[in-house]
Amino acid sequence: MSSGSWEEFFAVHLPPTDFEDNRSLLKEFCERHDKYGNRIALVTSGGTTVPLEHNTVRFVDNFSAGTRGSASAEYFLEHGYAVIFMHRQKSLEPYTRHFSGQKLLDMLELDERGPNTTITVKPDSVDVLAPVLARYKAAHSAGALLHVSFTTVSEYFWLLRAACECLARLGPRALLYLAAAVSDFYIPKDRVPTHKMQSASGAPIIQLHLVPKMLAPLVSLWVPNAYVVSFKLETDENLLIPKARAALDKYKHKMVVANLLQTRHHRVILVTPEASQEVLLTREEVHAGVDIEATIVGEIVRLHTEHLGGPSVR
Ligand code: PAZ
Repeated sequence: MSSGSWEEFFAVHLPPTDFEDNRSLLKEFCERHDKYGNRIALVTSGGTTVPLEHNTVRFVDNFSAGTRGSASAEYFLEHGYAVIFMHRQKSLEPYTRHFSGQKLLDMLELDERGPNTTITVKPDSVDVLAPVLARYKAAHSAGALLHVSFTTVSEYFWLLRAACECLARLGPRALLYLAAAVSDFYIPKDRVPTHKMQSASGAPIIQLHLVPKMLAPLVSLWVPNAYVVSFKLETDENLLIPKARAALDKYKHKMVVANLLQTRHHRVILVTPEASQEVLLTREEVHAGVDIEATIVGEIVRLHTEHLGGPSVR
């Protein structure tokens, strides 16, 4: 079944309830950084859901935890970019990603003395916590990091378009790093039941429709001068580079970061119209906790700088 147009998608799906608040935040952030001639990276991160009911009990989801996006946001900040971190609610976020689960609580010492109770960081955890905390504080005190979140695929597209509308004013200083795992399929609004599906009605037959390819209007209309990097995830190595190249040919953007589900955290291929460059972590680097995103972002910043024809921001 062919997808409808992107215009139709926006006409049928209403904006999320917090949309105007987010739009104001995006507008203020972009205007402020544009005034200082800063670069802004929009980093999308995490997966989108496809609700099966309007009062959503069940939904179609995907694997993405936001590892790539949250790590990359930190590296863009280190390179002096302001960052819009557009992420799936409750997925990993920059800085706090280092202490997910019980890690943070395990670093703390509790001394219970009634009203004089104190909580301190264990001496051997200070070295781990302090540098992350320092970078977190620096990003926030500089007003360099804006978080906006989505859950469903339609919320994602509304936010993405709003972010682009605000970023357009930066021209080529805007960089889009589209690492979110966005559903290719959805159920049109008028086919979604209002209430929880009942098993008494029998097993439901659910017809998914194709989501329109938003990269097309994004590159050609919404941010025609921005530096756009998209991501391509496959599970079959044979499809990876051909599909990345096909995307570049079709949408005419700057780069596709190609990765396989099974190896995505230690191997990616940076595909540009001119070349392909493999980024591979060694076994030792993986064990030492090296982030592959440091190299991915470093290389993208280098190319973006070259594209702008000027020196690096940092
Ligand atoms: O969130 P994560 O680190 O587990 O995964 C990252 C990723 C595989 C979602 C990302 O690198 C990516 O390829 N995103 C685009 C997926 C796609 O729509 O093809």
